[in-house]
Amino acid sequence: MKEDRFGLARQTMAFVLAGGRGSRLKEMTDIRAKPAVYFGGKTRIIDFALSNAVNSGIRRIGVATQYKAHSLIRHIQRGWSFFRAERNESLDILPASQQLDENNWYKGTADAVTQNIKIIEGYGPKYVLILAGDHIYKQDYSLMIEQHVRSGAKVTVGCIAVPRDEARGFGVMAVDENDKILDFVEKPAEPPTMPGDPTKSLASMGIYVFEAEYLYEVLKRDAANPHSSNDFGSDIIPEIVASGGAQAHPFSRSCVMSGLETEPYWRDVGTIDAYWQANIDLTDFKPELDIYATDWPIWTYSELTPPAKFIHNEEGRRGQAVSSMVSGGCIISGSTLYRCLLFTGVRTHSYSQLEGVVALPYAEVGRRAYLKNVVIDRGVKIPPGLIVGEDAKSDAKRFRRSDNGICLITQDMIDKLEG
Ligand code: ADQ
Ligand code: ADP
Repeated sequence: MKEDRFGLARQTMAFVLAGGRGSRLKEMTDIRAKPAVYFGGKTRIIDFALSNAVNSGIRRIGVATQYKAHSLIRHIQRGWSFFRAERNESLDILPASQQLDENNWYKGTADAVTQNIKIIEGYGPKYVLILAGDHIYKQDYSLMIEQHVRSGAKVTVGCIAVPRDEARGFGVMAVDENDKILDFVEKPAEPPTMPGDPTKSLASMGIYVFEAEYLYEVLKRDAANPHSSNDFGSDIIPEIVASGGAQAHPFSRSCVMSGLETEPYWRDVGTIDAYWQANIDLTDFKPELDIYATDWPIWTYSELTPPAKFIHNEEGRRGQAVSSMVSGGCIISGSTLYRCLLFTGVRTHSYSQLEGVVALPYAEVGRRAYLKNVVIDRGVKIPPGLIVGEDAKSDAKRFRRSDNGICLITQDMIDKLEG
């Protein structure tokens, strides 16, 4: 097989870790895992990692699921079923507890791979790319695989510069001028900073390339170690770094080389604030993340819907949306929207006013409601006249209000108001 980037991608299996709950998203992940959370109007979070893999030329994918996996599994079955065995393509959904008798649940992220070694081995990939299913970004992974093969590293870790304050939640590394990782600490209380910039730390994106045989060997050794938490960030990566075999792949460089983004865009939309912001940012005149580019499509399952419709009511009140994104099946009737992102099938009724609203599929906003800076969960019926975003105290009592004043509204919260 060819050893160019395309050939290397074809010899790689992507293993997507999609089991985490994402508890900081609060009620949004009560019924679905974080990778299944809606993002960007038509897609879900996991579609970004899966689309990146496919757009990079990878044709074998495994998705490890665990927490509240129903919504995620249904989404993948509906939207990602175009892999064909006869073309050497496969997408396997790998729920925890299916593989080993005595272990019913994946422990750390490494254990999620260990329990599926037999399945991966069965496909005979030369390389394994470990991905997280919960970040928003566009990346050509074939550049990372190519660097891995060229450098001869034991593992190659994707990395990005982040503000030091945020680095406490990541693995943080130090590298030399040849991208060799000299040091790696998982979630340090005092993150080391980058040379020449005391405000930034170099964070692991939680994505790794391994030669398959070496990965199996490392995982089996780790599984036999009773002191290990069986986690890539806490156990596997620090050990390989200590042995001198780890390389860093800077996301900023692959952005430039692939021409996908001018500024590296990578978001962990793990909190209500970050989630709201990343969605609303898409309504910017020139957003940092371009989901309209046709050269790197973000694939998904999408319902067939009629076009969005904007209408005035019998009194001539116009339905209009400015600086907003409105998905198929939405009807904007006699209401005014500014900087809003509406998913499929949302209805807004006359005299309602929405600003900074992220409305998940089939949410409905009653007449004369006024909503500012909110996330409305799927299918929630906002009663007529409800006012949110004017009075912080009252909002916090009734809804899930974030530090930055974003309110998450679920149907349970609405039912309590009415009950
Ligand atoms: P964390 O952010 O703590 O650190 P982690 O909880 O390990 O991430 O989850 C990584 C991915 O695996 C997520 O996509 C999650 O959904 C999934 N996941 C978690 N547990 C799983 C399990 N048992 N089975 C299947 N999937 C599971 C990691 C690294 C850091 C790095 C950050 C980048 O440890 O070094 O900086 O990711 O976000
Ligand atoms: P209001 O916003 O004043 O409360 P409605 O939302 O009840 O009004 O409906 C306004 C208009 O939306 C309807 O008269 C109709 O033109 C259109 N509409 C409602 N449902 C549908 C539908 N399923 N398909 C097409 N148009 C619809």
